[in-house]
Amino acid sequence: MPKTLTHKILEKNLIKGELIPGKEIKIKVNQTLTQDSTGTMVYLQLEKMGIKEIKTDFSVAYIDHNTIQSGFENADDHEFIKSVCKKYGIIYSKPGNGICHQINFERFGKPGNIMIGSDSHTPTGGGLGMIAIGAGGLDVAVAMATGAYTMKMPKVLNLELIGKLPKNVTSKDVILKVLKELTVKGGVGYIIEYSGSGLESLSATDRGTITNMGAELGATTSIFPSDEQTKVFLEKQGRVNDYTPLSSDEGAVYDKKIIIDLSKIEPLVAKPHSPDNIDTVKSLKGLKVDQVAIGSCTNSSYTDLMKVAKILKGNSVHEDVSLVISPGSSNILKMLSENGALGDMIAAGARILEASCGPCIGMGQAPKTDAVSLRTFNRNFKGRCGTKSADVYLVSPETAAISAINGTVTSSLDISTDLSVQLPEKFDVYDHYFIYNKGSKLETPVIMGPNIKPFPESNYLQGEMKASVILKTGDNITTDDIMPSNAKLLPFRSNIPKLSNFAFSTIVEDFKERAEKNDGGIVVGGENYGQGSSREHAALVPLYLGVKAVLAKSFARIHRDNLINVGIIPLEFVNKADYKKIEEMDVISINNLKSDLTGDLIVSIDNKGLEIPVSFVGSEYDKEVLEAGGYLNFSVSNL
Ligand code: MIC
Ligand code: SF4
Repeated sequence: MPKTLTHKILEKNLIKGELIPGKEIKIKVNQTLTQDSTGTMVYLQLEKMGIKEIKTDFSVAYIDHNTIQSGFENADDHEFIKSVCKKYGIIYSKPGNGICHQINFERFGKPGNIMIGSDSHTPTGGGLGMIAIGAGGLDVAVAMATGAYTMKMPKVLNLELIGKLPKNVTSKDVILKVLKELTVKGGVGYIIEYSGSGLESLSATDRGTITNMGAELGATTSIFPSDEQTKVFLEKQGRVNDYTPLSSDEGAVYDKKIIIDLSKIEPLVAKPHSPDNIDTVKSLKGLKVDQVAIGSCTNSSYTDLMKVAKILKGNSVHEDVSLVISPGSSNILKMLSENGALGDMIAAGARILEASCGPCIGMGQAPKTDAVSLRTFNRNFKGRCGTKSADVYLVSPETAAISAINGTVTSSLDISTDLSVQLPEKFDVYDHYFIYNKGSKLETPVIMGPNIKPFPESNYLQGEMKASVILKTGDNITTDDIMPSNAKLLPFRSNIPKLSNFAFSTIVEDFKERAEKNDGGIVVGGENYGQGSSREHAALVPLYLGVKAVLAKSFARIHRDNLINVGIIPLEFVNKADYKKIEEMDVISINNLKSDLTGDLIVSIDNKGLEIPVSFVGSEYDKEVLEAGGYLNFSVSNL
């Protein structure tokens, strides 16, 4: 029977289970990726497992998020990660080397490999034909310790691209178009497999932009075939030996199919405050712009930045605009500095930042009050940029650069400069930002600064639960709402007690107080609860504050896993209309939790004398995890 590319790769790496949608599968993991803002938790958890060596082909720890060192905390976290890397033979990528997903693409991405990463944009690697999945930190620690990852087999959605993009329309516009069609929850439960004649004209890094923002669709991951474009990229990176041609079989059957004609796409923008709030760039023509930020794991490749340099060359950034550019990797920055492109950017008045996530995660460059900020990034949730009153619009680098010159939103179609970019014969590959630790050195001391606090102990599954609803939220609540991140809060990623003061602060000021007064409690959510990042802090902080369960209309995949991993029970309304029956401060009880968890569960709303059916969004395996008191306890006893 003809197979999809997804099935081929998973089948080859299947350790346990069957590739039937919804069934639990255990797969071999070739590589893992961590970054510093999730990495401290990953390595604290790995330490607790007491392993002797990692079981992946190799694992890499990147330092790219917490790069502003306004106190000792971030530098201490980096030192901690560095010491653990030495202890277990993990490759360490120093700050300044660039963004994890961009570097992984350049240096380690390998067609057919399976990678698990503690960052939701890990699927960027799918642009090179690998299955690259974002997961919570603990899942990544377990993947390192065991060389395996357990998940529910997703369905496979085929996105067939036909035609060719019009001039100056970009791969960013393609993924914004997909977001318009599918919305931020349209990819939940799917792996998205791209195919079609339209692929020929999309370079490897164009594809990386598309797979990167598959995270915004809620998809498990996205994947392109490995073909001539993949080969060209790997060859130029000096890694042609990593190339294998890979594609689905002719006639492979998918669970769902969508066809998009590239020739019909025009420049698009995601308006505040959601990546699926899509409109045409021309509809915003003339809107005054205060800040333009170019970079992030979505749009910071060599080609993207060369195009930006071409647009800026000989021009001047508008007097009312602050233009910031953060290159994706040190290699790219070095090449731009050598070929004159960096000079063109600087001469135009751009502010050049270190190769890192930077403004994308609010690590500096928060815009002014009420600003309009045009960004080439992937998320525009309210407040994520560091300024609650700012409006962030997501666009392509081309639209961003021309708008920076004009001072108003301007379509990339209005650019007259020739934007064709010749890739260099060979990318400049050098290793001085890497520490290639080889093999375990278990005697290495692990260095823990004073800000690094132990993580909270997970809950054990109880027979019954009685708790108050301390918060009721709407749909599409993000992990940036549950546990906001910015330059002020990121230094406390290894200090859960401190972070707990800011839980849900984009929604209510007093979540911590509510939790303390009510001995924890229950959170009620709408659709797609916990979308966005992979940060397990959005589960660890509620755990620390005593939250016992989250009852929602539906969950985002990684957050659901993170809740189970820490021992918080994710429950779904059987009848979504029942969401309306619950209000804040209702008292809820559930009996027979232990016996009925994977069967029928009834929630009583005690103060209203009502009963509603709910279901546990997990498997028998997840139930075992909850009974063991969370995934760390479970994995330690199953190592
Ligand atoms: C993000 O883009 O939201 C982050 C910051 O990269 C997160 C990880 C984190 O919160 O540390 C992600 O995407 O998983
Ligand atoms: Fe970094 Fe932004 Fe990418 Fe997250 S989305 S990894 S913060 S560049």
